[in-house]
Amino acid sequence: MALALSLGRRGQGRCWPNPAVGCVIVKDGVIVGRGWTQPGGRPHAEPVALAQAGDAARGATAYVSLEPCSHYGKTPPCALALIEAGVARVVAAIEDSDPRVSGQGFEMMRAAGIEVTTGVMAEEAARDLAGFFLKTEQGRPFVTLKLASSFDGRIATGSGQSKWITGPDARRVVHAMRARHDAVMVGAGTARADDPSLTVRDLGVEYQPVRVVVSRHLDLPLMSQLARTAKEVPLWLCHGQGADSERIRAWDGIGAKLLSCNLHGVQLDPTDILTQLGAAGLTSVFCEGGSALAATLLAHDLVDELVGFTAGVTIGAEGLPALGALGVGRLDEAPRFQLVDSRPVGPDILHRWRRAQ
Ligand code: AOF
Ligand code: ZN
Repeated sequence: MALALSLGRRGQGRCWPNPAVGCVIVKDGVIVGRGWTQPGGRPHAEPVALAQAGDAARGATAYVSLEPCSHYGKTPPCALALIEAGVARVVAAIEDSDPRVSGQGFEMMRAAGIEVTTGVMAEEAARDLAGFFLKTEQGRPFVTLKLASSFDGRIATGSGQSKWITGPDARRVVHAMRARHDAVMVGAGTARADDPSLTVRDLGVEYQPVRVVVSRHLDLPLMSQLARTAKEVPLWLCHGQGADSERIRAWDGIGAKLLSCNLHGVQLDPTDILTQLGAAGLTSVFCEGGSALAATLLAHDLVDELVGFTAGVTIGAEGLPALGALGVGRLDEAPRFQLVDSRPVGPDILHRWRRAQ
């Protein structure tokens, strides 16, 4: 199952709207097939592993990180494929939350005489597939908030200089993290200040996460890295209903996808933004700031994981704080997270925190 889980991770960031599932087929103690959900979400993991196993699948055990599907979608059910291949035993990590499946895959296989075990490494699977579960159960993707800051939590100097607070090793890790998410997201202020391309570079990956920019008024420069690359790498713009129609037309014309979102006070409603991203198929979003968007997401309890890169540099009160106002009065109102990992990355420290359940 540990191998099935790690194979499943290979699909992360590239098989949305489907979950990134892994499958291992074992016959007489030998691995005869390995598969994972393919780019775009199909084929699913099981038919890939079954094709590799061929006749050896008969009487074998299949380890799958998610309940095999039971519905006729764009492909026939994986539960049926396992039955037809003559698999004797299926070990699954966790039940599928998709209402078209949820338990029926197990039922189908049990009815056909397959021995089914579930709940093996369920916690790990729930973590790996958290975005897919959130999307099917709450309609929104998993949100990781990344901040790269000075020792004192500043993301730029008073004059706006931010390149570079953390070192090249941390930036490389950030690119690897972008690649494992379905989308990278920033606010308009960051897009204007940094002119980022938000792509994954220098890692040899041949696919790119969707780039999402949140801009109520769509006041983003058309002469920018984001605009220049809009034809090659998906660019989605979340704007307010009152955004200028000329701007909407201009961005549409260069290939951006436009999502019109509700307002919450003077800002775009972060719940509506995420609901729209979920409805469009995204299961995970890697938010890289800026301070306003990050604070809004936190204030609405929409951040599932914090990733911090902290550099050994101090900038002081003149610097730009990583987060805008959160409206925290008492400490027990402050969003709190649990530490899941901390380690040095080059001269910086990486720390990851999960939302307290
Ligand atoms: C599996 N193995 O590798 C994956 C599964 O749109 P479709 O027909 O491709 O079905 C998508 C659903 O299939 C998805 O919502 C989830 O329930 C399941 N994903 N199932 O047996 C896989 N990726
Ligand atoms: Zn399937």
